Amino acid sequence: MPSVFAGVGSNLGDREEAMRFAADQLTTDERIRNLKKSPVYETEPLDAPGGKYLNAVWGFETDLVPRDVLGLLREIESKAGRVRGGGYHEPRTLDLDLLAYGGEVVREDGLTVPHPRMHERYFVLKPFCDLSPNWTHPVLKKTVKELLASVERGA
Ligand code: A4P
Ligand code: MG
Repeated sequence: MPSVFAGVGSNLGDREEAMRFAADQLTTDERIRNLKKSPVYETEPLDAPGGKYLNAVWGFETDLVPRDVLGLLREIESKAGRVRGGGYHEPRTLDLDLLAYGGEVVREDGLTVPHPRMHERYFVLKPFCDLSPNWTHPVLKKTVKELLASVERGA
C-alpha cells in the first residue's frame, strides 16, 4: 500500500473548480484511499506561457501500479476538460503529474518516477513539504525538506 504523491497544477479557466473536480474524482474512486491535500499556492508560470498557476500536492494510498496511477490521472485531466494542443508547456485547465510512488524508481517509456523535474521546483517542493517533509528521494537520497531548502537558497 504505497504512499503516492501527485502534483496538481492549473493555469487556465476556473482553476479552483478544476482542482475541486479532480479531488472529487479521486475521493470517490474506490481504488484510492486516504487522500490528503496540501494548501494551494498561487505561483508565477515557470518556463511556460499563460497566467499564474494554482499548485498543490496530494498524497494517497493505492494498490494500483505506477502506470495505472498515471492512466487514472490522465483520465481525470481529460474529464476536467484538458485539451492537448501539443504546445510546449501550454496553459492547462489541469495538470496531474505522478511525483512519487513510495520509494520506488520507475524508468519506463513515457513514465519516470520520481518525476524528473520535481526536485528543482519550488511550486512542487513547497506543497510536498507541507504534506510529507521526510519523504526521501530514492535517487538523490535527500528529503523533501532538504530539497526545498536548496531551492530556496537558489542552489
Ligand atoms: N511523463 C513521464 N513521467 C511522468 C510522470 N511521473 N508524471 C510523461 C506525469 N507524466 C510523466 O506530460 C508530458 C509527458 O511526460 C507525458 O507524455 C508523460 O507520459 P504532459 O502532462 O503531457 O505535458 P506537460 O505537463 O506539459 O509536460 P510536463 O513534462 O509534465 O511538464 P512539467 O514539467 O510538469 O511542466 N509553472 C508553475 N508555476 N506551475 C506549474 O505547475 N507546470 C509546468 C509544466 C511548467 N511551468 C509551471 C508548471
Ligand atoms: Mg504533466
